[in-house]
Amino acid sequence: MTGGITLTIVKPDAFGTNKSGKIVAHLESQGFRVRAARVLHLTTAQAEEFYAVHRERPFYKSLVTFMTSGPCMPLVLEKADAVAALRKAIGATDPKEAEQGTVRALFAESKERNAIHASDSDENATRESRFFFSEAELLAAR
Ligand code: FUP
Repeated sequence: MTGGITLTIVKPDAFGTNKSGKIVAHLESQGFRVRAARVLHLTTAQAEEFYAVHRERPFYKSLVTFMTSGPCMPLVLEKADAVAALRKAIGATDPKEAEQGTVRALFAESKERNAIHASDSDENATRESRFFFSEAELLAAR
């Protein structure tokens, strides 16, 4: 894994509005390359583990319920300085505060139903990529 790789998840609200493909196309138009992708429906245990860092937060239970409410699509994306570039491209957590033209400004409904996740460090990009993809899939993505 290099600094050129990050992990994103297109969230269930985007599948509900039928915008998952539009979000991927938007990221591709900004120079992100899709290196691995899958669509799955998270179990409660998986969502709880993925968001374990937020376990004590008041929104944790609701976030887990939302993330298990429909399909989601994790993708490994490649671009120079991928983690920072993707954080910029998705915008602030709350779409009301997201910069114009960002994924969340364009596609998110609320702070919880906010269309997309993006890793916030190289270390988390590696950890989160391994959460969703096998070593063989990640090798193929390099
Ligand atoms: P982000 O890194 O922008 O996805 O935001 P955080 O890591 O702060 O939060 C992780 C997820 O928790 C967000 F995508 C949505 C959810 N969340 C809420 O539902 N309510 C909040 O007040 C904050 C975060």
